[in-house]
Amino acid sequence: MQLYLDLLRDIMETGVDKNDRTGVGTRSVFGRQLRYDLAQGFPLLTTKKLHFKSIAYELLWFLRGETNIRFLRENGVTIWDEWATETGELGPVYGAQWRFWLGADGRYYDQVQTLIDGLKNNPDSRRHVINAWNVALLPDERKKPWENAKEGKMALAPCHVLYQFYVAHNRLSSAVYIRSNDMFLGHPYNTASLALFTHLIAHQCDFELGEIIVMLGDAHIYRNHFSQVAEQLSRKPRPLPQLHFKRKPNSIFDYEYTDFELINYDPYPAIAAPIAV
Ligand code: DHF
Ligand code: TMP
Repeated sequence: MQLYLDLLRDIMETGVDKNDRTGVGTRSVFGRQLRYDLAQGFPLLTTKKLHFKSIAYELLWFLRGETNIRFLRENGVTIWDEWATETGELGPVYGAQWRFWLGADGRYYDQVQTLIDGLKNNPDSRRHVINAWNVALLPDERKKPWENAKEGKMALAPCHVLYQFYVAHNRLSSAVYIRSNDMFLGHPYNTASLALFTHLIAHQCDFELGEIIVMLGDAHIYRNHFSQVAEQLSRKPRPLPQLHFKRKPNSIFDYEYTDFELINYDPYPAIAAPIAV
């Protein structure tokens, strides 16, 4: 997690100040990579308390192929509220593309099922990819997220665009490309989400754990997060928690929140920050 703190410092010291879609303004760098060995612990930030429940339910929601915030709200998760329509719709965001990508042939493609089958049957393949960047459904950046959702477009263009998986010595590694990353709020969630996804797939396919690699395009800190970032940088990372499974469901789609648990998570207190919509 020191890697993350080092990157925050680098952005504060060397980043470029720019305007952005939300009107808040950011300081950013372009093109960075962070990696974590999952055998060393679960990469959940310790220098502020993260709501692991939000991270876990968001991933389960993607895996269900859902794009309405109802399931999240039923489970006390509010992280997607600001972008949805009054009826909770977000348009064809991650879940829709992961599970129900509509092809030009009129058929739906389940990228997650294909991924699992591919990892089991042909682990050496170099094509273990999930892609959310469905060009026909991207939003109009000049419109509000919920306006786009009402028109059947994605509320937000995918931030974590492309996932890839790799097996060597029976260990599963993964990488994600994040084209735009809110380094104070979104990034710690994105890292933990990739780690959890990798754990679930390894559990289902009987792989050991390898590394996760997080690749960033526009890595930015919003102007109204500068004091929170300074507070983060004053804290020393603690040992990472571990993830344990309590049950092995029959498929990647049947996990419930109670099937795994995080142990030895001992973070510093949470740091509140406004989110740019
Ligand atoms: N927009 C922006 N500007 N930044 C984001 O990180 C972002 N992330 C989205 C959707 N749109 C976004 C989806 N993921 C929070 C964290 C991740 C996330 C959305 C929101 C967030 O508000 N985190 C708070 C606590 C909220 C909670 O867990 O209940 C935090 O302090 O980490
Ligand atoms: P953009 O679409 O104009 O790039 O705005 C999206 C913002 O949300 C940007 O600050 C990145 C942030 N974000 C993350 O950092 N991680 C995420 O998982 C999501 C959905 C958004």
